[in-house]
Amino acid sequence: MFSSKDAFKKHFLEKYEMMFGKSFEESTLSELYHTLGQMVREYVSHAWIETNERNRANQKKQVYYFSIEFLLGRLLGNNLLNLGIRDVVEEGLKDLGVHLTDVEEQEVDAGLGNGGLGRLAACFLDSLASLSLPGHGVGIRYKHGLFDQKIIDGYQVELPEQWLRNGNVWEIRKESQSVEVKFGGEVQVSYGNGRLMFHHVNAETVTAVPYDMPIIGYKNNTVNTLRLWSAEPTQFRPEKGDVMKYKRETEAISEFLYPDDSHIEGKILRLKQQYFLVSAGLKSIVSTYLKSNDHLRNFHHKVAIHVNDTHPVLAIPELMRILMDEYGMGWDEAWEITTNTISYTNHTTLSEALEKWPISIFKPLLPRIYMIVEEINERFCRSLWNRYPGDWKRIEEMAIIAHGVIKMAHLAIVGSHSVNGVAKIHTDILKKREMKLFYEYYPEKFNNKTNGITHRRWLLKANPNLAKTICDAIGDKWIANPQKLASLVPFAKDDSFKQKIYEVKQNNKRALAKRIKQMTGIVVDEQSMFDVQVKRLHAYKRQLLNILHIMYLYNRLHEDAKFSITPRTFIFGAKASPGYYYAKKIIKLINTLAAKVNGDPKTRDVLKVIFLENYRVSLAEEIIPAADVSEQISTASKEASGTGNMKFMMNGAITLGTLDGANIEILEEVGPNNIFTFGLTADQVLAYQKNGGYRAIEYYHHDKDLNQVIDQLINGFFPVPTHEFETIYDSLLVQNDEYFVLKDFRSYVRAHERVGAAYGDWDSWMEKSIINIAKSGHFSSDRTIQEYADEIWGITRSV
Ligand code: 26V
Repeated sequence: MFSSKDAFKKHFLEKYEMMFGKSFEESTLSELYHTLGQMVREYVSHAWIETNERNRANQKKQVYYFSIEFLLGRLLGNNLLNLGIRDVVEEGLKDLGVHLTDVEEQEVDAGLGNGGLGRLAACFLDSLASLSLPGHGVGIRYKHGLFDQKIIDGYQVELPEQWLRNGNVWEIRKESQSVEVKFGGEVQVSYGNGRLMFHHVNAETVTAVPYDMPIIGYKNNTVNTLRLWSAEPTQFRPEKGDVMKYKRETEAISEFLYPDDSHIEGKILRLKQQYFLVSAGLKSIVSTYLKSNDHLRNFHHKVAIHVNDTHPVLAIPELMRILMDEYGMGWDEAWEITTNTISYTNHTTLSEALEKWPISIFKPLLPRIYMIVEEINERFCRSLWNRYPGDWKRIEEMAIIAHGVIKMAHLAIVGSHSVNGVAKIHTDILKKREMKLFYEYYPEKFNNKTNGITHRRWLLKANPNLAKTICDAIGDKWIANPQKLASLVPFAKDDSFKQKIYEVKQNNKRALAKRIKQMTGIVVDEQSMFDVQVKRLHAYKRQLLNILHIMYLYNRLHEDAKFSITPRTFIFGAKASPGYYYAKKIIKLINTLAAKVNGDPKTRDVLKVIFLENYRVSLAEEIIPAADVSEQISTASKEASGTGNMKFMMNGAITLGTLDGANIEILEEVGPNNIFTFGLTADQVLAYQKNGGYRAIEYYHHDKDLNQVIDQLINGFFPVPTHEFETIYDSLLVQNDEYFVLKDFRSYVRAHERVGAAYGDWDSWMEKSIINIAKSGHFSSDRTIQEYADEIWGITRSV
């Protein structure tokens, strides 16, 4: 049906009529989206079945990537691209008077994630499939993804997200493969067959129904599976208790994605979600495995399970439970299999994000799992005692259960064979700080896997004109092998190539300017430098530093007639966790500043501030290709890796960043002439944290410009009540500026001066931009996934 333009048109019109019972002339864009989506879904089913059969037949090891989040974004455009049928469809629709991009825009993002961690999982799925690796995702089918953000009077307002409102053409409900998950109840112990047996009784049962989504590899006939589980009431539940309450509580499990990132709320529902995911996921993997194997003794030779952060770490005790209680295995053998099956990635060192569950919540909800965790803890503490006799302090610090809580990261390290960080500096910090004692005990488990992004979505699809310009210069080998983008290096000095790259960027900026006009009513200067900070709102990411600098520019423009700047458009996009008061105030501050700056006749020609609401994957795809400058300004040591930084680089933006996360590796790739760095190093930050000695107030007193902008937060400079931004003011001066905003301010101002000057030198700016694109191949998630496959999972290509 996609073999030629005419074949496509014929099928498309037929399909439309079949689905909607009316003629094409009466169609709406949304109906056209559903028609095309349905066709594509049917078209892939053959390759999907074949991939599954191949995996069954060749009996190769497979990996299952367990994640509480998969931030997929829109799927139609990406699927068309990976299937290699985008051009046919685009041409065919054009004949029918329809723009493919208009159809694509009908799709609601699958927003089942908060930010970096969830988007990484989505990039990994794309790379697994595109490398023909047997690897699948396991997650939760939330009825509501991350909230929709509206800005009202400058404040963030959250609305429930509704991605399933018009159905989801990409999923297939597999009711026959449902499994049961048990909560609560008690454990009865009996003796039989020469061993203790554990029976989980009086539990509440929930049915987990899988929905499968195809994950389509790039032009390689591989279609892997993302299996998302939905919680439903059990049909044959014995009549007892309040049925309505049971239904409500059951459905609540997969109703909402938790909107916090990096801040733990110890809510029982979240623990339920976590156990629901791992129990359903494991049961289905074990039952698939047993269709082609008689026993589970070699499970770890055929199955790898990866836990994305600690959220799915209950996979460890749950696999132990299945092996022992359901299949009669002894502890030692079950432990050998479990630890060899499981691997774990840590995504943050922020202490407020390290999961700890109070026993008082955990034990009643998961009584048998708790017993197993206790046993794991006891055995682990005993082995510590053998190695470090008498060292109570160390054992107390390393224990999995201590002081009434279960430390999920400790369980993850003890129960897995591999622990990795997501950028070199992050892994180093884990080894020398957060997980120091564990690194001493298990040095062989620790390794680094620097994050990556899929160049298919973030370059080929998001920036097709750039992709074409690259192909015209160096051919298309880089698409299969992104490291080959390095062949662009010599073109960094080629005037005609620079001109082409420039035109691509200008076109993207024009398109973004149009979107900005449409969303905000504000007209921005397409010739100005687009300086972008888009990411979740968090104190450590320091959107505040960016704002204070803009206020500084505004002041200088007003007060110094000789002061001039490269015209700049500052673009922000960020969602704040609904309960994160400070982050929400920063959003209000950005919007208040935007109103002031954009309305000021004296500055508005050279300075614009734009806040784009509801930042999400599809909006990122429009913003990133249009950026000149990529703001990556977290307090050094705090951003584990960052992945936005890589997307910007790949699209030719220059990084203005701290020496944090993967920025450091970007610097290593492009060299110091092609990135702007500033600020404290991670070692300096860690030293301040350890030894003290930082006094924010001194910077406030000694730097006139800084003094002025901080005072302006509370002195009536903004047309809001003077207490509006008091919390922000206090965070800097009363609470001694935990994230070193004041300390880094001057260095940031100077870095901006260098950026502005460099932007003024067209030739060298274009050279920098091209070098960034050329060196971005290293940050393709294909590289990352190949490292995971080789060094952690031990899986190889299925064809
Ligand atoms: C934590 C929590 C805490 C409980 C509530 C819900 C929730 C949801 C997500 C998280 C994880 C936060 C960690 C995270 O997203 N880390 C980011 O991971 C990216 C991919 O590795 C990395 O690039 C970012 O630097 C890192 O902040």
